[in-house]
Amino acid sequence: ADATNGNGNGHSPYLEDSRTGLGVDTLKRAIRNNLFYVQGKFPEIATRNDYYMAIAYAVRDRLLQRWVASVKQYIQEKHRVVAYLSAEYLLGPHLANNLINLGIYKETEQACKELGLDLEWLIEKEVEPGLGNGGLGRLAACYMDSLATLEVPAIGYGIRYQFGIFEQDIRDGWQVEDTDNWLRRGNPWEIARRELSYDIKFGGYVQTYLDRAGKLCFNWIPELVVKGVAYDTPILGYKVNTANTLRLWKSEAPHSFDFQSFNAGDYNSAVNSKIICENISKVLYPNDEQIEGKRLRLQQQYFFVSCSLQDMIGIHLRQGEKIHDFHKKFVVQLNDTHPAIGVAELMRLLMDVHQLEWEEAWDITSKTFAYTNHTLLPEALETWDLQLFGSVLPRHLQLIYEINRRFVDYATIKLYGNHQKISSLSLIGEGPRKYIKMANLACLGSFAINGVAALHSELLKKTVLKDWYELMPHKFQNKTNGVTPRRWMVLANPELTNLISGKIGEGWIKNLHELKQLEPFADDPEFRKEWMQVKFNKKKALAKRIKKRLGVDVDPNSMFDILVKRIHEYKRQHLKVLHIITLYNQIKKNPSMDVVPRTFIFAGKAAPGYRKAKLMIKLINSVGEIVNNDPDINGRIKVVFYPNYNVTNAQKIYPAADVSEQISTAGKEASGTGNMKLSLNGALTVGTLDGANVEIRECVGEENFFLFGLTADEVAKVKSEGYKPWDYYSENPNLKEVIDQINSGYFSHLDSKVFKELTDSLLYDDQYLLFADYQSYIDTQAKVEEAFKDQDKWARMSILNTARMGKFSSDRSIREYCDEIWKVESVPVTLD
Ligand code: GL4
Repeated sequence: ADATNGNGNGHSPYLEDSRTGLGVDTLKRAIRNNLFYVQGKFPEIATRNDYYMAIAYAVRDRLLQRWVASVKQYIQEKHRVVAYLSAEYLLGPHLANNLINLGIYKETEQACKELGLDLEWLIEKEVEPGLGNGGLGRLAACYMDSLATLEVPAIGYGIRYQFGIFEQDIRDGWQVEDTDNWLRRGNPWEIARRELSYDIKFGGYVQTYLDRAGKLCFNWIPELVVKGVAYDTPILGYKVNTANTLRLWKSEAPHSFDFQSFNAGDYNSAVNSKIICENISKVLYPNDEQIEGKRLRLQQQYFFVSCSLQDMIGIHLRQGEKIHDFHKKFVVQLNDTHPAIGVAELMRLLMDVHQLEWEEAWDITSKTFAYTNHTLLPEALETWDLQLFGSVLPRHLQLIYEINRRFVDYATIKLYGNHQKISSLSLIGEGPRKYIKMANLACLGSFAINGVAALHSELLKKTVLKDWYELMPHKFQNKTNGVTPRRWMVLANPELTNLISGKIGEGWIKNLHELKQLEPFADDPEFRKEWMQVKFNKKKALAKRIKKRLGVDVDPNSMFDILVKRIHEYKRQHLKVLHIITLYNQIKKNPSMDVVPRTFIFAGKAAPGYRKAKLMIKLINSVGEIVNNDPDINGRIKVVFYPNYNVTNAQKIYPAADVSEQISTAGKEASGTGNMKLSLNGALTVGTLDGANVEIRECVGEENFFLFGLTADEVAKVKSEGYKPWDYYSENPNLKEVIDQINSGYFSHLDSKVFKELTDSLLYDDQYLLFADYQSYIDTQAKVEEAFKDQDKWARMSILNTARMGKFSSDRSIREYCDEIWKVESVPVTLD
């Protein structure tokens, strides 16, 4: 008999559930069967990947029942459905998440154990689908989780990139990129729907003709036709029967691709056209908040949007409904402007394919879309060169001209005489070259427009979308971002999850506001001890990974000070470096001084073409090399750059954080979501009043948050008064010393040129006001150090941070979208 199960029957401690197949014995049988029937292997020769696949398929089978039931019910009952359109989904690994949402993590662990396998070791085998750059793509993934958990009928639409975000390696301190071949071992989580495909046209020209009734008609004769094939991934909610669909489109050559060339013996040109078709969904553009005005990118956007809208119309009509009611069936959320071409495409489908008149087509279109803006950075505002646009989408160019003509007529009356405003609102920009403004198309074509944090939504109305706000104030809303507590707590930090649930039960996992009940335990010394013990264990685990990956020893007793996110000047990783060097200099001058030992951990990818961001990575590593090996420092401060920041690595880093660095220039970070994940895991934030930091501070209390720096208003004021970074440099001896040191080659083997581009841009421009915020940042860091010395007080603050994070669940965000924008309701799914 198995002595460990404690239920006395010598059998599995978990109830067999023959209906859902969730018991330990059925799981064991399923894993063994899959190893044999799916992988064609037996234990003696099975590899780690074989076992991973066997388990993945066993879990997938258990998802399928819920998935089929969800689809069935949605079809029969004709509910209103949310269609989330996003060019990016940064999902992270599926297996552990699905085990948690199915509620069978423990059972599967036990089943594995009885088969002589270590589940955690197999989970680590999964290659994550990195189909996104950063916050925007991860938000889409959190929202898919919450939609399913809240039992809301929803479809996520996107692109099945063959290569996701590049893998980052660090060589000699520099970032090097490698392709992300995430599909190389197959993908057990998707089902290819070969039968579900659409033809997508590109290029060519538009014929106009009069039909028999004398109506003007348009016939788009394309130069290229590409087939979009659906690949579906089930997205299961937490402990509910709802499993929604993430439908990603893969581009292929149509069946009859270039048959003529082929027959004519021109094999090369036949193969060429196949390659051109497949290129469209080949690779994710690795830029975050930076547009790349490439033809292929526009093709990607149109490709997935057209497939998705055709799919929605198909679903709608197959249910026996009328095209006229399309907007009652679907609400389409535009995740930034990347899918904004959907506005013109729905017009085309309604008019050219379904024969509606302009007025009705526009009425339906403008009741269908809602638009989320995710950034205020001007370099991220999407525009397309008009010529390029017209050569890819000639029919859409016509439609946009006509949409614009009607709009400008309206605006001319509304804004009588204000030509500047009218031209800023126009969908078409004038200049040496004309261009299409996608944000304007999104604003005009949507019934709701939202920002992603309170401050961001206010700034939108005052800056980039000011004219739109003044013309259409009723469209504007705020929806503060959130993160899913399932992945970011239950999965990433099971130890803290257990500690919390031991005190307040498990209700918080679905209703994060219940974390509030933890507050009284902040006064319980025993609880504080346990809390800090969990943190220490997570730090030890991360230290072990750092040692293994980088060969650097870090002390888990030191303060883990963490700055992880995409590398960007506005996020100011280099401000953190200025702090580290300042601290280093203090210790060098007074080696016996009493400092709190700290480990600075950085991680994040730089866009491959973003030179200064790559230089920032080199600077971090160069400073690390000196600091980590200086005997005067004697290990009291360490600098680590953890390579290849992705969802998998983030799950290991957040739980180990003592300090969360959220130090963007105020007014630049739309929201941030890493800030939420870190605070939820008990880290204290050092931050500016930017993005969602503002709301986090309101919730956790200003006494539990380390604030520094200028406000967004002050930033605008300083800039308008003619900011001179040189003055700060010359007047602050510590700052001067740090910059001079970098410039002298102190951190670069005496090569004084390496970082010149970076230091020059700070001294002579400093767009992001590092120098203006430097002293405030240094002073605040001294307060952090003082606070950390009192570990008991720190524990209190840490507990209160977690306890007060209820607002930042993506469940709350999605509830608000459902109630205030989408007008959709929950539909509990029943299993038959
Ligand atoms: C971003 C914002 O930069 C980030 O602050 C926000 O949290 C995220 C999700 O709303 O969207 N916008 C772009 S572009 N990339 C992002 O990560």
